[in-house]
Amino acid sequence: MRQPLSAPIVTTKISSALMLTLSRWGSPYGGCGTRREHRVIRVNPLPVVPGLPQPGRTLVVGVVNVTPDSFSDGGQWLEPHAAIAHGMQLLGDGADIIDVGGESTRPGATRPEVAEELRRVLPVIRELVAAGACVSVDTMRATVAEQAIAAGARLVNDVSGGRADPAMLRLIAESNVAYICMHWRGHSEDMQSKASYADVVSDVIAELGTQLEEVDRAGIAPDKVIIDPGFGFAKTAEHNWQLLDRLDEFDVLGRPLVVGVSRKTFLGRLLANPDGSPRPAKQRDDATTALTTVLALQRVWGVRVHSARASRDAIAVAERLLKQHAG
Ligand code: PMM
Repeated sequence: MRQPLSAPIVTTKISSALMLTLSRWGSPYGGCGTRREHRVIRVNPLPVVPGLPQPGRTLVVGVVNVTPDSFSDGGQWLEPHAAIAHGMQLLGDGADIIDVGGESTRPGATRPEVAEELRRVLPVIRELVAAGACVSVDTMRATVAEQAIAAGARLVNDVSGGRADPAMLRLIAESNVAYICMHWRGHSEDMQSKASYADVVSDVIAELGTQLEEVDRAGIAPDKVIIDPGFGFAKTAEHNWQLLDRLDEFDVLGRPLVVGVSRKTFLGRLLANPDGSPRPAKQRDDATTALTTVLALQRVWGVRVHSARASRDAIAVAERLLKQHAG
């Protein structure tokens, strides 16, 4: 969203390499200000989602993939005890929310049976909730969401934004839990064939806006809904970079924003070896942390990451700089 010309603007020099424009104006929903001028820092109040942690900084959502085939850690946490231990490790490293998923959404992935998805996620959710964690369930299925909520999940992360299962939005409305509504064009098996846009930022905002209309129609409390542009979901690397460059435009939707770029393929391509082969997923954490810094300076509501500590450190640095700037 473009800022009105009257918005107060301060320009400052952060490093010799990087001239940043700072603004003291903006919506409380994250993003980074006017497209051409306000890129990296914006001193905004952080959006708050009732029922979820409110640490007064960008939240860290730690990923626990209880799957055999996720792109960066498939198979590593498939057994419940390994997944629970990993969730505890993420908590110890400073994650605010643990996002437990039993279905891989990597491009080309095939879906598990519902019973298998339940078998994967429920014991992990129960244990992490018992340990005091704020747990999210990463699922597109209302049945799985319902049982996860009964097991104590406080957030449903639906990468289909209500499009994969017609029963999902009604369930969320009735359960009154928080909900991540992600931009989505179709299931993973063929989603990359749908990565075609006139202008990716405007098109994703328009389509997410339509998804949000359905969310509202279902009766879900607006303050419980977090949006996600869906990095890598029916998006090429170039699309992801354009979305990152113009995240501020999502302010028009008036919702908190969560960003899931951790270890994704576009970072592997950016950091490709001299022979052109992409950097392996587990060696993309430093680049992920660099993006967390940028996103925390924009005060997005949350980042969804595989490794929590580095992102927490990056957010601490960003918050200190923001405090300094605010005086
Ligand atoms: N990405 C993955 C899975 N779930 N959820 C949200 N809200 N946003 C994302 O970008 C997202 C997601 C991709 O797989 P991963 O779990 O291995 O990162």
